[in-house]
Amino acid sequence: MRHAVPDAPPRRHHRRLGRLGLTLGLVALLGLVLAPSAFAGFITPKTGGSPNADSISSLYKVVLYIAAIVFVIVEGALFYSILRFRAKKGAVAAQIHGNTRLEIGWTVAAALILVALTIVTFIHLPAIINPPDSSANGLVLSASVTRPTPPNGKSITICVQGRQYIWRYTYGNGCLNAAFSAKLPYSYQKMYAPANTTVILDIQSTDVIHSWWIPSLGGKVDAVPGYTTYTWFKAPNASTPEKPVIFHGQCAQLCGRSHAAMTALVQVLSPADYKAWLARQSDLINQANDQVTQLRQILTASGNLGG
Ligand SMILES: [Cu+2]
Repeated sequence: MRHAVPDAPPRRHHRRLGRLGLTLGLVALLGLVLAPSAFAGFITPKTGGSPNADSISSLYKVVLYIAAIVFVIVEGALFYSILRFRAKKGAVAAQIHGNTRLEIGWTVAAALILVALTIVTFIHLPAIINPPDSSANGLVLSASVTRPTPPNGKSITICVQGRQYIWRYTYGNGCLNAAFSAKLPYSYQKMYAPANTTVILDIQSTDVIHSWWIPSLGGKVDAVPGYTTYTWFKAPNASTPEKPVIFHGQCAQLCGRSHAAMTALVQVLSPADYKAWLARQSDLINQANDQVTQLRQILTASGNLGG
C-alpha cells in the first residue's frame, strides 16, 4: 500500500528563508548591542556620579563592542556553515587538512585585538586610579602624603569602616588615627559628601572582609581587617531640596548572615551645605554624649551602675 506524499516546497525556497531569518536576527542583535541608550546602566556600568566611574564605563564599553563584533562574526560563520553545508543523504564529507594562510590570519587578528585592548586599557587606567584636583567651586581642606592624592595634593578624607553589618563614616583628615581625640563627626549607613570636591576614602574593616561599592561613584574596593585600602570620587552635582543627589550601594563581599542588609547611601551636598551638616552632626553627637555622661552620673550616684 502506498501513501501519496505531498509535494515538498523546493529546497531553494527553504534556504532563502533561512538566510533571511539569520540576517534579520544578526542585524537586530547588532542594533541592540550598538544602542547604548537602550541599555544605559543596565548591561554597562553606571556613570555620571564620578569621573572614575565614567572611565570604568567607557573602558567596559570598548571591550564589550569589540567582543560583540567578534561574537557576531564567529556565530555568523557558525550558523552559515551549519545551514550551507548541512549533510544531505549519501553526501561524503570533504577531508581538509589545514589552511596555513587562514590559520596565520586568525592568529594575527586575535593578537591585534588583544594589543588594541591593552592599549585602550592603559590609556583609561590612570583616570580610574588617580584622583583629579577638586574644582574651583569645591571644598578643599589639606594635604596628605600616604594615600593617593590629586596633583595639587588637596582633597578631603572620609574614613569608611565596614563592620557586620553596617558602614560607619568618620569625616575629616585625621579620621584614620585621631578620630576620637579630634572628636570627628561620624555617621552610619548614609554618607554626606561635598560636590565638585575630590573625596579620598580610607577604607578599613573591624571584623571580616567587606567590600565598598557605590556603582555610580567608581569601582569596588575591599575593606580588609588589618589593612587600609583607598578609593576616591568627585561628584559633579549637589543636592537641592527639589532634587536630592543620592547614590546607592551595597556591600559587595558576602560577609555573613545579614550581608544583604549592609547597604550604603552617599548624598552629595554643596560645599556650604556640607560644612553646615558637619557642624550640626557634631552638635548632635556632643549633645548625645552629654546626655549619656549625665545619665551615668545619676546611675552611679544612685548605686545602679556597677563598679
Ligand atoms: Cu559586608
